[in-house]
Amino acid sequence: MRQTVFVCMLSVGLIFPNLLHALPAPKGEPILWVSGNIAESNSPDGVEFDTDMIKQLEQGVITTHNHVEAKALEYRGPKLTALLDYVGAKGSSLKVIAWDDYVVSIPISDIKKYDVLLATHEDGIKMTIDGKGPFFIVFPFVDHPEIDRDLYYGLSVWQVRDLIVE
Ligand SMILES: Nc1nc2c(c(=O)[nH]1)N[C@H]1C(S)=C(S)[C@@H](COP(=O)(O)O)O[C@H]1N2
Ligand SMILES: [Mo]
Repeated sequence: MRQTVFVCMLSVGLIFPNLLHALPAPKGEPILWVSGNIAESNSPDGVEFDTDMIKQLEQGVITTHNHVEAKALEYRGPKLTALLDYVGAKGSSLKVIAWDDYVVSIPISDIKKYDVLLATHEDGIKMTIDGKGPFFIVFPFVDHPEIDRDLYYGLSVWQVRDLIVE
């Protein structure tokens, strides 16, 4: 009997590998797609997030100017490290793809060192796709003048759509 149950579970796993993954599927409209070298999934391609799932991740705040805004503004949203933990990321770099198809890779060591945000709000206002939303990669330029330069401006992607762990 026990053996039959085991063989059944094994074949379910082979035919429907995603049934064995623990993360819940989004209840609302997906707004962020995470794939690549990750241990978790809730869809055939990886982990899809809706607004509620994004809100449940540990949130952070960074008050900084950037290449777009000369004045320091308060950015809030999930910490990228919390998101990477949630999906079970195993790689060393994070490829970020925006809705305008801009693509760039951020070293995960930089994400940890600078506690980078996947910001959803700027000065308390939710960013939208016609601005820098729904997600804007935010580095703490004010606290770390050494990254206040073009290389990191180029990593400050707005209108983020996909994250691929590599
Ligand atoms: N979605 C998206 N984010 C982006 C870019 C882009 O083209 N699309 N360009 C990047 C680069 S290369 C730089 S230097 C800065 C440019 O910002 P600026 O044009 O406001 O100076 O944004 C970065 N973020
Ligand atoms: Mo750039």
